[in-house]
Amino acid sequence: MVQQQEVDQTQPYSCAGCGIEIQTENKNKSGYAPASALKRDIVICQRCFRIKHYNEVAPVEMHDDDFLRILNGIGSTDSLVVMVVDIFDFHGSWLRGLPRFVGQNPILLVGNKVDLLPRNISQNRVRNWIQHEAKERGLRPDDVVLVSAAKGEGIDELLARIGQLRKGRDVYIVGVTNVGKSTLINRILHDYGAADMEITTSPFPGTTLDKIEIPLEDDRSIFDTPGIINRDQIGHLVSPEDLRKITPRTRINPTVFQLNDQQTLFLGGLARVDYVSGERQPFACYTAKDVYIHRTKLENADEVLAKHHGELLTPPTGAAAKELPPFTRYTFKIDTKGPTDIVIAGLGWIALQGKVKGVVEVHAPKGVSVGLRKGLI
Ligand SMILES: Nc1nc2c(ncn2[C@@H]2O[C@H](COP(=O)(O)OP(=O)(O)OP(=O)(O)O)[C@@H](O)[C@H]2O)c(=O)[nH]1
Ligand SMILES: [Mg+2]
Repeated sequence: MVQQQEVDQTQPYSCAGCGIEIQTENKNKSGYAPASALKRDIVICQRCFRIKHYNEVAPVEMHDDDFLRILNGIGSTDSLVVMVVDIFDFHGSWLRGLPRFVGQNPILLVGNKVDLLPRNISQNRVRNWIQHEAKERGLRPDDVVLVSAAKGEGIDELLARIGQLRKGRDVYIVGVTNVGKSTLINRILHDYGAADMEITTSPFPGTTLDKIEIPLEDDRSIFDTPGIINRDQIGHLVSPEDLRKITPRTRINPTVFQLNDQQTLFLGGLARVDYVSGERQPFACYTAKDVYIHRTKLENADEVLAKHHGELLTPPTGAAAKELPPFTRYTFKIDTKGPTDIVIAGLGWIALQGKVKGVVEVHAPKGVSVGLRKGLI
């Protein structure tokens, strides 16, 4: 499917890793590469070189307007739009306003990072759940596919659906930052052709900086695009060190707490869930395993937080604890008939099963989106 090609000769001075225009003048500006680098078959900028070889933090360069302009341009093309969401952070990684950008073009919705979900979960159920959540947000995709770009799951099915839906058109891969767009394209490149071309990926938001074109066999192309910055994404608030800790790397297995009313759970020092009133219930916490979950009595919670924030209650870790925005409180009157999740975007969710009637208050750093949703699992 992908055309074998070492470098796009029509744009020799775009970085093959992040798409930015290459310049050789100013080391401190984006796109810098030493002049000698231009002699190579595949040209990458210094920033991509450092991310690739030294695993450095990508200094986040925020270009909201430029990124939005790229998305806006898609409406006037004849193409298939593939929107990627991170299934672990569905709320934080939802690209708002997509229908506005894509015009008449078909949309394929891809739930990535499915490798993080518990093994016994039905993929059909997750797909239906994604359809439901998409509809709630005003998006009716032509289809939903689940993949793990990192592990290579679901890629054959994805390519088959892309093949059917694109009907000879270009393909744009879009989404907010850090959902795995570039990892997905690398996976396709690796499995289906130009394995020596590799787009830069990193655990931090804001890696891809401009459109990257990958030619297909039929003179059409797949385009990687820079992620739109969603301010709700917790990755924009916590330190890079803490982002590593709250991002799960392996399947998440819930830690279940039987809570009585007037008990509190701390998700590290990044969120606090108070079970104010209601019957004794299991609270199943789906978070990365480095998020330490601590149970205490609600009456002691303020004191525990003041005393142990950033230490026992970690992440955040040490000095980074002081830089977080102050907590905001959200009150939920819960009266559920079926499974319901309390979502703290980017940090994870707490699943409540069956009928629950009560009051829950969530405290999370200002800016992090918190809400209830239909249970995913
Ligand atoms: N667990 C898991 N992690 C993934 C998967 N795909 C991507 N990631 C990780 O998600 C992070 C972001 O990946 P990128 O491919 O750089 O994301 P992007 O959407 O291109 O990000 P921007 O260029 O910033 O918009 C990296 O740490 C990837 O390793 C996946 O299928 N599973
Ligand atoms: Mg990218």
